[in-house]
Amino acid sequence: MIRFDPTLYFITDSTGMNESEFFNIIAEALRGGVTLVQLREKEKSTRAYIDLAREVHRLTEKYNVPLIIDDRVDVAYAAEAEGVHLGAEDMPINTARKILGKDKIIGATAKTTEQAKKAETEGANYLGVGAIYPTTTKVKTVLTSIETLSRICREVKIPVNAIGGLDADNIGVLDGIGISGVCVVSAIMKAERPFEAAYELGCIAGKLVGKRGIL
Ligand code: TZP
Ligand code: MG
Repeated sequence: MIRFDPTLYFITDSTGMNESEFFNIIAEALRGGVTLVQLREKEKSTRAYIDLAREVHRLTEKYNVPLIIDDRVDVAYAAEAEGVHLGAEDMPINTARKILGKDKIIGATAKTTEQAKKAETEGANYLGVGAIYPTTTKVKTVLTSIETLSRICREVKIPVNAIGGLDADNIGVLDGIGISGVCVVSAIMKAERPFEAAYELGCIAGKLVGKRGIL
């Protein structure tokens, strides 16, 4: 079974890219040491999303890194991905659990402590909390304070990842909060050298995680 490690969670964005550029960045990110990959597509047809997910899955499997599909339980199931990430407008977590079974990874977005606790109770395996900083990635989101992130880390037992506007220069501020990892899109996707970017982020993120409850 593939090991779940949320330390450096790379979320893709294929906007404005051809397929070969897109796959090249994912391969470089994997080579650079990302520990988890999420395929995040908002415009694709079901068929195109499944086809892409199957192809990306072949790549992530080579590196023994789990693949998470954003929003779509059907696509995760069809591509035999390791999991799905669900937001407030997606399928309820307990319904997704019934479909995918106990071994799949189900992640949830939480912006408040209440949402975080509810997702944990419903059976989520990890949380994505943010946006911590303003983001240039196309997303409907509001900012979540570091105080809220910190409170969520204290109040749930499942891993909590920070997301939103994070890069090698600013993730240091999350030290001591108790996060289990960082989620990044642009910091790798838009990097001039995705391999180096992933490697550097992995080194920094590795030092931030596993310090639950220090602050
Ligand atoms: N959810 C909250 S912020 C965000 C998502 C999907 C986008 C993060 O992208 P970036 O480029 O790492 O700021
Ligand atoms: Mg979603």
